[in-house]
Amino acid sequence: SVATGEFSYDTYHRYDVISDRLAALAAKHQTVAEIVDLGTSYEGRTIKAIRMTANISSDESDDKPMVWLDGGSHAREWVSPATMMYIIDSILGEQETDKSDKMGELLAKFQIVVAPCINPDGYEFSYEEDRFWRKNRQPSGCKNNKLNWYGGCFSKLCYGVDNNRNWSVDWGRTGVSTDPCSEIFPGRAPFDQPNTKAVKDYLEPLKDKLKLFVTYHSYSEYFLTPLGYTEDLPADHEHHTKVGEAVVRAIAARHGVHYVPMRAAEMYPCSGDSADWAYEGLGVGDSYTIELRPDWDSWKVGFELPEDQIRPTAEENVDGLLALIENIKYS
Ligand code: ING
Ligand code: ZN
Repeated sequence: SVATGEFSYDTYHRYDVISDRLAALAAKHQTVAEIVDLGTSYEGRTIKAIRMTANISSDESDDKPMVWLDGGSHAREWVSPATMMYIIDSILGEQETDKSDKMGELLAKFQIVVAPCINPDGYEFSYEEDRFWRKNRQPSGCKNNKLNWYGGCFSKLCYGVDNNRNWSVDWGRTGVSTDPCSEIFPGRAPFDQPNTKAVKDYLEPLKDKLKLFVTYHSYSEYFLTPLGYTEDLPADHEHHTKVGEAVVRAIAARHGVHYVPMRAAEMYPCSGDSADWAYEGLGVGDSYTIELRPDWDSWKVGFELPEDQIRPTAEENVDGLLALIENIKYS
């Protein structure tokens, strides 16, 4: 296992290292942190989160308003799990000593649950086999769904479901493909994948406490507000616009990088994404997707964000998160 001192933000880390680091942090900060096992991936990896709140073993800590953050839904978006780990560090006071008062306040008021890498099989596959893999690694079916006479695949068996098309709101309608080989194959039914089901099973019973849901992707430097599946404006659109402005201002104040706020469907409409599920399925008014660095024009860099940009990306998103939490509507 990795001692807490050994983890760094000038390199990307394998899933085991991330997992060990989480466990080490929870052990070191026992009064405010605990590991949550959300479920098991297709290849048998434990999908973990860390739950952080003041006085974690007290009953009242369970009743506090909840913030959920997740990363690594898509395998190749390596800066997302890295940013999640840095945010966890910051909340626990391992980084950002200048913000320790704020973090103390945060832990007193909220329970914050962070799942840094909800697609561990895909993440590892993007190290071992294909740097640009997006989906998970569960066998998904035959290419174009074509079977031969013997019930096998006519051409080839494909792998992976897009974890961000597998949620239940407007599942399977737009921005998806029925071909199991496609990058945007949504599965055969909502939540038929261990990754999405693990998160759903954890959050559904807690939905009345859940006040903020954020899923971190890369890339393009966008702050995406609901909805993703339709151009129709949600009831909270004005609020989302206000939140978006505050968040991108806070992000830009750190390193001068201007994320662009917009509704998810303005980028490209798609059904079955997780932020729409939290917003409409669970009724969480504040539900967002953040697209981390680099910007859209840096498509040559794209998912391969240089390691020296991990830290600045993570730093500006600590500030973005603080602005988010200050601006959410909760009661
Ligand atoms: N982006 C998201 C995707 O799943 C998204 C963007 C989020 C679209 C929410 C619609 C709704 O395609 C990445 N980088 O995966
Ligand atoms: Zn993504």
